[in-house]
Amino acid sequence: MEDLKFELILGDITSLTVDAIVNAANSSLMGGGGVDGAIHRAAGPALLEECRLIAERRRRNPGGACPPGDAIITGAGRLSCRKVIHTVGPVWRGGGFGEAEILTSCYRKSLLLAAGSGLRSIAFPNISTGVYGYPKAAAAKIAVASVKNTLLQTPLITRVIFVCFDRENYEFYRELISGL
Ligand code: AR6
Repeated sequence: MEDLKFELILGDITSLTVDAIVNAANSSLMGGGGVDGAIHRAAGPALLEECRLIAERRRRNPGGACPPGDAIITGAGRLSCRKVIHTVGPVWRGGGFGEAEILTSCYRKSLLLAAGSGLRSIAFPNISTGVYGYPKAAAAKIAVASVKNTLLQTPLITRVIFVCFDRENYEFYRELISGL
């Protein structure tokens, strides 16, 4: 934990050379818009094929191939990272439908999967704050708190990068991280 470095970037997560980047996917795992679309475009068809096989294996799963709050890991196709961790955030429905717990679980399960695969560096997008409509300030607080708590159990992970695509998110994270 002492060696831990939180980093903050304003930019495109697909350009990063890290062990794992996290995708804000949907329960079908079959791609979509936003960061999911950008990751699949940059990775190429091998990533979608791997997701398709996982979805096929889990087709009887209640809640879809990857239910909200869960995460799965794949290769990274043409991306310069080693692995992609696909997690599914909550759709914001006002806050009374377990959204905070689901979002907490996304960050936690992604880190546990990375650690279980022997990975040391991981980059997160601002899960659920795009199409899924989670309020950005609240989502940033949950992201930082969940990562901080989970890292106590994952000593192998020494580098966590929060990647913001818009300045508003970036400013929320900057304030939270400078207070750590
Ligand atoms: N690099 C980093 N962050 C990005 C990038 C990028 N290249 N592109 C967008 N973002 P969203 P969600 C930011 O909508 O809200 C998809 O269709 C974006 O500005 O990608 O979890 C899935 O298939 C925002 O801050 O994901 C699902 O159906 C953040 O990534 C649904 O969207 C998340 O926005 C998931 O919605």
